[in-house]
Amino acid sequence: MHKELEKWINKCASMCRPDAIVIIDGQEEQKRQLEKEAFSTGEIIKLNQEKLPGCIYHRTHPNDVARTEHLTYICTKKKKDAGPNNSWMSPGTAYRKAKSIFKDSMKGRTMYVIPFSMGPVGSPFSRIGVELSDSIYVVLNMLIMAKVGKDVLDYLGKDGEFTKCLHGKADLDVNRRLILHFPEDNTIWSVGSGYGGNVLLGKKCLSLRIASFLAKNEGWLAEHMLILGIEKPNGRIEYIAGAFPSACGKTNLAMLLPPEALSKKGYRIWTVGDDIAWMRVDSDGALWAINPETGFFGVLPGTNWETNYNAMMTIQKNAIYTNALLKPDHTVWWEGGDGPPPEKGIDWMGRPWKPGMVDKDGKPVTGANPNARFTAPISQCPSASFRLEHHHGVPISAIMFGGRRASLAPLIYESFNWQHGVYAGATMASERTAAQYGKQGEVRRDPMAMLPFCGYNMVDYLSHWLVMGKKMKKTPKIFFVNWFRRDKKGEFIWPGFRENLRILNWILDRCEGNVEAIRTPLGYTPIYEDVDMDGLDFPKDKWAELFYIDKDEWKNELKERKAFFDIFGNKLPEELLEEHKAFKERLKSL
Ligand code: OXD
Ligand code: MN
Repeated sequence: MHKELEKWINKCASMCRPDAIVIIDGQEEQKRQLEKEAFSTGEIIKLNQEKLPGCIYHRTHPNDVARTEHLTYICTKKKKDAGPNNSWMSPGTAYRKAKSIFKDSMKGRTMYVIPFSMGPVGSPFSRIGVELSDSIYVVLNMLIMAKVGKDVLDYLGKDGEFTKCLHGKADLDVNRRLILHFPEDNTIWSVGSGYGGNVLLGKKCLSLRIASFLAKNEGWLAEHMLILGIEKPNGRIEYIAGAFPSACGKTNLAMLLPPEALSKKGYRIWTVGDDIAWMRVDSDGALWAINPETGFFGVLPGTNWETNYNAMMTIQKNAIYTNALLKPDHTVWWEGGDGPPPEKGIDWMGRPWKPGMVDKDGKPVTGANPNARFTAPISQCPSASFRLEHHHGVPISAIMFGGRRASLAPLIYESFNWQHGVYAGATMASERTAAQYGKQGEVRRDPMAMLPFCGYNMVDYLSHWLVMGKKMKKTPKIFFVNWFRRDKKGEFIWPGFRENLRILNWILDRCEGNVEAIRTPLGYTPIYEDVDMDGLDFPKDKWAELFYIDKDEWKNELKERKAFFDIFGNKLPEELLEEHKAFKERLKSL
C-alpha cells in the first residue's frame, strides 16, 4: 500500500479511535452491505423500491441543513494569503481546535476510507483525494459524486499525490463544527456536520477551495460553473461554462429542455456539469473544461417535471433524498414539487406533518427543508453529455457570469473583451437564498460566484483570471446574464427556464460572428430581431424593459462596487480599476 496514505490513516485513527477501518472498494456488493447497516441503525431509510428503485432517504440534524460559511476557514500560514474574503485561522490553532473535537469521536463507529478521483481516473485534469469519514451517508453520496474505489488506489500507486480529507460527525454540535482547509498541506478537516456541502469533501472543499489554490499555482482555473453543450440544428455542439451563485438555477440551466419550437428545429442541450468546472488551456491554445464530479447534489424544492424534466428523470432511481417530506407510501415530496401536497407525511425533522400547518409565529411549516437535496448520478440524466469520460473534457466557446438581481442588471450583455469580462465577473452580486446560512434576500457581492469557495486571496484570484486571458490563443467571449429581473409589479419579466436557450443561442451566434449587437455602456446587447422567439410571445416593449439602464441605480451600483473593491485595498489589479473608471465614463455619456 501507499506508505504515506497508510501512515496518515493510522494517525487519524489514533486520534479518532474508530472501532474498525473499512476501505471502500466501489463495488455494488459493499454498497448494499453498507446500506443494510444504515437501514438497521436508522441513519438512512429505504424508499419505496417499486416506485423509486435503489433510492434512499436521509435526514440531517435540524441545525445542520446548509453550508456553514461562518465556520469554514482557510488555514494558511500567513493570514494575508487567505485574503479578506475568507475566514482565517492559523494552521496550528485550527489543527489544535479540531483535534480536541475529533479526539475519540469515532469510538463505537467505523472509519471508512474513501479513495476518490475528481475527474476521469488518469486524466491530466483530474485530482485524487482520500476521505476518511465515520458516516455511511457520506460514503453513499461519495459513490455517486466521484469515481470511488480500487481503481483510484491502483492509480495512486505507492507514492501518488492525494488530498487528505478527514471528516467526522462527532456530536453534530454547531458549536463544535469546523470546516478547515489547509491548502499548503493539501488537507481538509471537517468535523461536527453531516450536511453535503460541508462533508462531501470532494465537492466544495477539494474541487473548489483546494483546487482553486492549486490552479493558481499551476496555471489553470477551478470554478463554480456549470458546463453545457448546445447542439444546433446543423449538428454542431458548442460548449458554454457559466458561474452563478448558489441556487440561481445552475442545475436547471445545465440540463435544460429546449422549448418545443426550438426542439423541433433540432436544438438540444448536453449536460456536462451543474456546479464545478476545471478548465485548462490545452495544446491548441483554447480553454478546455471537465466537470470533476460524477453526480448532482441538487436542490429539491422547486424541482418538478415542468421546471426540470431531466432532473426528475435522473432522480427516479439510485438517488439519495435528503431532508424531503417522507410520504406514507415511502416516496417523497417537497414544496414546489409535483402535484398537491400529500394529505400527511413525516417532515424533514421527523415530525408528523399535514398541509397548512403553521408554527408558533403563524409561519407555514414546510414538509421539506428549503435546502432539501437530491444526489444522483449524471449518467442517469437523459441529457448527459457523451464526453463526460473524455480526459480533456470539452472546448469552451463562451463563459457566462450571472446573478439574481430583481432590478438593475439586464437580461444579457456581452463584454467588450476578456479584461472587461473579468470586471463583470468581479463585480457580480446576487440575492441570498436558502443554500447559504444567513439572511435571505440580501444582496451580496460574489465575484465569479467564488466568494465562499476561493481557497486563497480573492485579489490574487482576480489577477489570475487576467493572466489566464493572456495565455489563450482562442479566448472565450464573456457574457453576463440575469434571468431574474422583475417589473414594477414584482413579476419576473423574462420567463426563464427553457426559454433561456434563446439567449444561449444568441451567445453562440455572437461567438460565431453571425449577428451584430447594440453597443451600450454595459457592453453589447442583442437586437430583438436576432433572438429566435419562435413559439414564444414576448413583445418588444417587454424586451426593452429587460434592457432598461436606470442611470441613478447604476450610479449607486458603482458606489457599491467601489466599496467592495476597497476591501481589497491597493492590491486590486490596476486593470479592474481601469475598467471601473471607463464604465463610469461611459455611463455619464448616456
Ligand atoms: C451548492 C452550493 O450546493 O453552491 O452547489 O451551495
Ligand atoms: Mn454550488
